[in-house]
Amino acid sequence: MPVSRPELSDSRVIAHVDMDCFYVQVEQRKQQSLRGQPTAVVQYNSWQGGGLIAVSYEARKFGVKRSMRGDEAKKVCPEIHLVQVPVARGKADLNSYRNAGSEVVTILSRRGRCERASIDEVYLDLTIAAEAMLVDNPPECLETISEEVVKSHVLGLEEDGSNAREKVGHWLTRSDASRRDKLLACGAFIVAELRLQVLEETEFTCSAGIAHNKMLAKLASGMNKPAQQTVVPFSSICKLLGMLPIKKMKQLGGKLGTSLQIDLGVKTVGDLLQFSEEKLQEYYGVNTGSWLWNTARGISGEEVKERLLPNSHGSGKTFPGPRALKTVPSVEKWLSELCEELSERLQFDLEQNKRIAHTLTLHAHAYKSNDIDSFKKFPSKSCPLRYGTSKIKEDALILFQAGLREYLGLYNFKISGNQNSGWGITGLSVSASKIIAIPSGTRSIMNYFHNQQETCPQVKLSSEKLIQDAPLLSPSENGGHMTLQSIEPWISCSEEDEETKHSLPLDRQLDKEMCKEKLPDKETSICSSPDAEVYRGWEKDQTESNGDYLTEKIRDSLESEEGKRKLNKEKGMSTISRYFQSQNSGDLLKVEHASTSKLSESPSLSDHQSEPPQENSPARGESSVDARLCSHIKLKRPAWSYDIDEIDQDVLNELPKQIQEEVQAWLRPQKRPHTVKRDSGIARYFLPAKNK
Ligand code: TTP
Repeated sequence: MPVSRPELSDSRVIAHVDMDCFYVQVEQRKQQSLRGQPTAVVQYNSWQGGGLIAVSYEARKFGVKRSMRGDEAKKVCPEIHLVQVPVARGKADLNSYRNAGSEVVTILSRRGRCERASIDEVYLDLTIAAEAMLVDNPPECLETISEEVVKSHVLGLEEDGSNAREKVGHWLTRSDASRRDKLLACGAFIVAELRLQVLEETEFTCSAGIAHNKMLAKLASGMNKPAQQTVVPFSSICKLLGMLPIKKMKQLGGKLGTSLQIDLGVKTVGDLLQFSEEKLQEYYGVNTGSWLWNTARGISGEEVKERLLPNSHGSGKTFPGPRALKTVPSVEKWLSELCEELSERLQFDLEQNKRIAHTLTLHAHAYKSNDIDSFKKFPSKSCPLRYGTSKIKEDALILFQAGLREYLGLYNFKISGNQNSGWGITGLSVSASKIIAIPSGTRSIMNYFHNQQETCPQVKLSSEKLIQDAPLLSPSENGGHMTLQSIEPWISCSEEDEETKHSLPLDRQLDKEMCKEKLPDKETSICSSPDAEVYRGWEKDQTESNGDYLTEKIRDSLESEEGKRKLNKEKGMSTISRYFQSQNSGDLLKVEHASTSKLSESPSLSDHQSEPPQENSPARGESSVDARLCSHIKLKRPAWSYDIDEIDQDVLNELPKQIQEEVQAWLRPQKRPHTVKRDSGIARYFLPAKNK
């Protein structure tokens, strides 16, 4: 749901920086012979030459497009070099791209507040730097202007003809310009300088948009690519939006955009100007209505958030066609790979950035071949995240089973057991979100946890409760938000039933015997979490366990203070300089069976809500138990709302395509129930506008 925010100030200077054909550039830096050559990066799956995910600008000239497969690209451009994405654990390994993105972010963050928006996109708030430049070193007083700055495009300026650069140079250095335009001109100087630094230090080119807000800066960054920048003066906004097709505007690519086209006959964003704010609110609700009204005028108060690190981590893989996973053990095998990668990244984030993720989410894409209900989507499920590879694997499997159970319906799930009953998984991913930095004043995590000990009562639950209480999330109908019935902190197996315990592999038995940890279930930061006792158990486990938990090394690093963090920062910088100088499935099945039976005894709340038991259905009795359990849970525990928007675009890009689409669908604004319907009276009322 778009949120309407009034413009904070009309003289902010915001830049959106977008890397050019990013994965290709990363591969070209690894393999210098590819520079200037038509090149594309292809997916791990090599069918028909692999799907293209990034295409160099040299290849684009031949008509090569991202939608093509390698074989097709070879036909239109026989000289093209196809580079496969690096592979690890049988899937694409995006670490080199992620790290390259971090190098760029480090440079771009030098001049102002920096928000990493995706693997290759950054927003910068350069207001303070631009104001300072205007005072200390105004463009009108400069004797020379760098080539990179005069190469800028200024919207609204007639740039055709031989004297385009002259015109741009004049615009940038006008002494009679408004303060707003002067600040934008300063922004153009700063961004050009930053882009040059990025090129010198990383060998990557990027493009940028410079405007008074994020929305306009983002629109502009893609207008002139590669390696160029575009400025959006206030006076050009009306014309820009007047020509912008409605679907091209962020948040309007989905249902809301379609409704505007069909119901209001709107073709461009500027067409919205004909509607009053009240009218738009009447049709789309107060918030969305105001947002639309502001958007038509290029108004957006969205702030650049200080964020250099991703909001979430994810690992996913697709299994197209005959490769679909058709048994629980095969899903478990792949989940294991994905969870290992996720866990590695979480450990790295913890060690490097002292950040802890709180929510584990499983997404899957599935089909049912023998069911009229085959359009039904596999529900995404989430639960509090427990650190340690084996715990993440264990929890991901439970989430998968809960999702499968909901997807198949309790009855089919029970009869299918581990046998395939016509279902297949074509995409699978796990992600970790709600990542919170450990407060900077905290001397160490351990210290921090100790400080919290006295305030929090310890909660112990049986393993039965673990399964019952595993708070399963599914996307709600409401605007892409997921609602979590947050239960007690999630505790593992201190009172494990013997059968389950002994069916575990030895390492898991040890692990389970040692662990008594739980993680907080509150949305609050660790700092104020009343569940800090949670960490006491957790800390204890780290000491006792020698397996999956934080290693001694990580613990040592966590003991470090602010100075050490600074050192890390410097280390990161010197890395860049250096670069340039050198130019068991049987046992598992039993566990799964045990978990499955418990899960089926205690469906999630969403199960209960979405699947009322059928008359004479074998699930009927159980569901009434569920109903009691659910109402008990509802009464006793606060709801934990989980905002899907917090999943990074970065992470979304890494997820299998179908899952991306599904998640994007939640992110897309939902039309209000009272929205105008096609052919409704109101729609007809607006038809004349369409016919103009
Ligand atoms: P984009 O910024 O969308 O594209 P790009 O950087 O390749 O090209 P452009 O110059 O037009 O911006 O995506 C950034 C990287 O993300 C891209 O290099 C590869 C990856 N990616 C995927 O893996 N799958 C996708 O579907 C898309 C869109 C991008």
